[in-house]
Amino acid sequence: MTKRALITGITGQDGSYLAELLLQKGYEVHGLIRRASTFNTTRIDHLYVDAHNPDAKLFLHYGDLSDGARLVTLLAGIQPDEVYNLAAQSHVRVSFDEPEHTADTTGVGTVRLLEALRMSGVNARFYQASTSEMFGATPPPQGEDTPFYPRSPYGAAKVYSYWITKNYREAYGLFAVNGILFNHESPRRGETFVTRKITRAVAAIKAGKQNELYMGNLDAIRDWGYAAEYVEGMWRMLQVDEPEDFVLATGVGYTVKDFLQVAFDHAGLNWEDHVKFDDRYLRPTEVDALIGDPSKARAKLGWKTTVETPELARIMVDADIEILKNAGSHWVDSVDLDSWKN
Ligand code: NDP
Ligand code: GDR
Repeated sequence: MTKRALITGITGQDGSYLAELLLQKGYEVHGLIRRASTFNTTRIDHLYVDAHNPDAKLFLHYGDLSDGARLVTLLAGIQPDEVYNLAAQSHVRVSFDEPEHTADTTGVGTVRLLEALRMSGVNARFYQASTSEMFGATPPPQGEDTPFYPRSPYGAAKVYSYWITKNYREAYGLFAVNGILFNHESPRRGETFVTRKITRAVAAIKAGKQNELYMGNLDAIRDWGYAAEYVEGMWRMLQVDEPEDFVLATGVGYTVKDFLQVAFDHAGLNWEDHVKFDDRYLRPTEVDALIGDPSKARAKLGWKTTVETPELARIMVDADIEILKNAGSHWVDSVDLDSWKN
């Protein structure tokens, strides 16, 4: 029997890698997409086969986590075996500008989806995209039993989603799990997250299209892994016998400054010649250090990372140099992005 999965957030970084993985595994994949005035499917266009084709395995449906009734009709129609809830307003800095919207999508959106599962009577396994941001101010190393202390509206909304997922597991016997994932990046990472902002800038500076890069706190420590490896961990969490929560991380921390150094060095540049400080990128409350303890995932899922942060930085620089070559006049410098995005 072909397994069927529904992915919310399929147009995002992780959604695109997860869709790829599940298609490779022979799944029929359904994705929730938001209607926008321009297409927002660039990360999954390479996977799409026209739905009239009998070989089509990827199906997209309009919907939104703010629309509970739509989630019920969608689940009832698709009847998935597995649901991956990856959709969220996922930018920490932006969550300070849009706290209510973030709560609605990143927090309440999860209970809408869980309720839709109950109301539609669909007995699917449920994955919730939880995050290391929930640990916030609690010092590293952080594991499954580390207390939460979120430091942003985003982190607070994700803590709600974590607990409501656990509650539905305990209250209704749903196979519902939290994957507590530390930062994971790739050439498909959104352009305003710090790693991609840096690697895009390196490509543009190398090509002589940009000279300065404005940044915020360079001392923050993060545990950056490669996104393509993390979606395998998500899938494994839904294949075990009992629903449990797992941390996915590399277990090693680097500062933003370290990342800058590796990325600029790789292109033969000196970061100190180009990086300038701009307080617009500071957060009202910062998360100083996140370094995960992935030992439970290694022991029970057989999951571990192979790409370490410096290699990841080099992969992303190479990819952005290539993307810039092919983009021509469509390339938007990070300086221009920065002036209105975070
Ligand atoms: P992205 O920001 O790249 O993708 C977010 C996705 O959510 C997009 O597909 C977006 O659609 C969709 N979305 C946003 N709002 C809504 C809404 N109201 N209704 C339906 N869909 C919506 O995130 P990532 O791929 O990086 O992350 C995936 C998930 O994992 C997120 O929940 C994130 O918070 C979480 N996470 C990410 C980590 C990371 O390091 N990447 C670490 C830990 C957790 P659109 O394309 O239309 O904007
Ligand atoms: P984060 O990722 O907040 O960890 O959330 P981000 O890349 O935005 O920031 C990482 C660290 O870099 C510092 N920083 C800057 N950040 C951005 N975006 N832009 C800058 O110019 C800049 N300068 C310094 C930040 O202050 C921060 O300390 C990501 C998201 O994917 C979440 O959805 C996810 O849950 C967590 O990772 C784990």
